[in-house]
Amino acid sequence: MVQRFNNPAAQGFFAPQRFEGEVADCEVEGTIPADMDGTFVRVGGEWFYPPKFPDDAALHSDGYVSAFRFKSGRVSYRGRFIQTPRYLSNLAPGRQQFGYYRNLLTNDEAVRTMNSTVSNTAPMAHAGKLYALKEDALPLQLDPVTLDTIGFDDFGGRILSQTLSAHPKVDPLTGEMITFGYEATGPASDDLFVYFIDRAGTVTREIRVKVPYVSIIHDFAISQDHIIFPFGGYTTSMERLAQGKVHWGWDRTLPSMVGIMRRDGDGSDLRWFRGPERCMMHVLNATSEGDKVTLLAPFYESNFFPFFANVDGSPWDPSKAVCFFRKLTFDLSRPGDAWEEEILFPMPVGDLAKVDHRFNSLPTRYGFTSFADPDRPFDEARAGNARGRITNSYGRFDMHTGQVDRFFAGDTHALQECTFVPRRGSTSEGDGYLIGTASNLAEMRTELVIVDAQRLGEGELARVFLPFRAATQVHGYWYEAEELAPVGAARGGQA
Ligand code: V55
Ligand code: FE
Repeated sequence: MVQRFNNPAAQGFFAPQRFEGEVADCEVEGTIPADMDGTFVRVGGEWFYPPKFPDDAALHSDGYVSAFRFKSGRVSYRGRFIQTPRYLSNLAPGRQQFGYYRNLLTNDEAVRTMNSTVSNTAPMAHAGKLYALKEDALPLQLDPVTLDTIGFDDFGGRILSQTLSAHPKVDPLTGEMITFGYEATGPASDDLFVYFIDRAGTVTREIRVKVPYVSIIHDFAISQDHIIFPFGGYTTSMERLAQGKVHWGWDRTLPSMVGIMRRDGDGSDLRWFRGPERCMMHVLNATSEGDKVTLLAPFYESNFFPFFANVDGSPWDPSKAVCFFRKLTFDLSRPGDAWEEEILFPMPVGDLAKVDHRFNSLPTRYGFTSFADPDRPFDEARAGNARGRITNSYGRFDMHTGQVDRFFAGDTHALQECTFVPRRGSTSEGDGYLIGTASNLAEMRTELVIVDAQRLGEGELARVFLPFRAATQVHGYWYEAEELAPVGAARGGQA
């Protein structure tokens, strides 16, 4: 018996369905571009069993993977729970044995030492293999066709960190992946391990450094010369975990931090810059010009997550959970630990922003992200009282001209993160499609929109309809058909 789910944090459209399914040939309106040949993989979460503690972090829901497969103008869908050790071990008792987000001490005795990851954050495809990622554990390999879970991958024993980020970066010029694990030697440890993985999937280098205080390092950036680690505000300690709390608390007295080190160094040149209170989660891109490093990122003013409480006991302040595209510049030729910061667009944006990844680490002009456009209508009678909270639009933010090209998804729709799909054969930045799922709050089902990334204002090229609510994603990426090899196929040295 499953306890009736009754958690205010996941209701209505977002109430768990505990449903896995497949649609062989989805309903489509409009025309799917014929050159889209690949898979849109989404990773997110849904509570299979309700949380042990009703105020647990939403980021602790069970991992769920879904794939929209595009071929010859047609689209299929498959969605599965990720078979983590937590998911599997909960099935026998039929309830949630795992406690607060990233606090093993609050698990039931029977599972206290078990790997408790939910693998619910992002997909990664590298060297032909598909993974689900969460920053508290190693990558969990999935079968790219069936989406079955295969197992954790430590890359032949060469990843010695206990954790690996959900936001690895690939250098588009070499195909090399750079990634890192924080809390690398155990919960609340100040170890940060950086890894270089070549295009064939071999770990070629490890760098070990320390952080000035233990915090979420959720994302990072690479330029051609540097590796850049932004974080701040959230913190933890063994004392905090022993108190039985959720992993992170927000301490507004802590500085925001940006660590910068050379890609070709050994970590000894790592330099920490300090700034004002910020919640720095996701980045857009970074570039280096000699000693000048530029980081483009949508950062929040303060604590974004209500379930990671302020350590001073003050209530969460929604007016500060607001995010702007920012440009941070660092001059490595000068002493001191300050950066310069500029807000690039006056309007608040969603922080799940994307660049054309063919230009990752290189100068870029466009940032794509979803946002709430207050000038667009919302049909409260049909979609419920959600106005003001609805991410109803995608934008292409032009960093050269300041212009924003906008796509509006509909007056009963809430958009999730957008994903950039390059047009096959194209080489100019931003030439491709912007795709992503929209929650149709009136009809209680999920739709996938496909827009020309250079003509957002002209509306969608196509819309794919699912007959149910698909589990919501955290992050999704597009993988060309040739990037995902069937399990068992020969691989290595991909062209
Ligand atoms: C984030 C997401 C996570 C997490 C930590 O968006 C940070 C940031 C979905 O899981 O565990
Ligand atoms: Fe993320």
